[in-house]
Amino acid sequence: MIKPDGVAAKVVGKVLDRFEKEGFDLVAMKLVPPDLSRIEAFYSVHKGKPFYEGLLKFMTEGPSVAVVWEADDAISRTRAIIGATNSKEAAPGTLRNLYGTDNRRNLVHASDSPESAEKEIALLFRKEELARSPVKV
Ligand code: 3AN
Repeated sequence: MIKPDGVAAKVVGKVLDRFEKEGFDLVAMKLVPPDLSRIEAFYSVHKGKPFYEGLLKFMTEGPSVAVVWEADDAISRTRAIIGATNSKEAAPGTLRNLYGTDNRRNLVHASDSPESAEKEIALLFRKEELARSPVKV
C-alpha cells in the first residue's frame, strides 16, 4: 500500500515502476479514500501500542493506493525493496530511503506474511477485483 505521504508527494508512479522493474505482476490496484474504520481494522494488531493513535491520524490524512502484486518470494523481496520501517534507517536505494521521512511517514505498507496478506487483501478488495486468481502470496 502506498500511504498518504507517497500519494501527496506524487511518487506513486515511482513506487509502481520499481516493482514492475523487479518483475512483479499486478493483480489488483486502486486509490482508497481515507476511512477510519477500515484503517483501524487494517492495523488492529498495533492497537494499544504507543504509535497507534498517530498511525491512524497519519493514515487518514488522505487517500492511499492499494496494490496486490504477485511474484516468487514476494514478501521477502518486497521487504528488501522498501527497506526498514524507519525511513531514516532504510538502506540506500530502498524506496523508504528515497521517499520516506521517518518511522511514521514511511511511504508504504507491505504485508509481512501470507496470512496478513490474505487478511489485508480481503479488507481492501472484493474477490472480483483481483485480476488473477487464486492469489499466491
Ligand atoms: P512495517 O510497515 O515495516 O511492517 P510495522 O508493521 O512494524 O512496520 O508497523 C506498522 C506501521 O506502524 C509502520 N508502517 C509505521 O507506519 C508505524 N510504526 C511502527 N513503529 C513505529 C514507531 N516507533 N513510531 C511511529 N510509527 C511506527
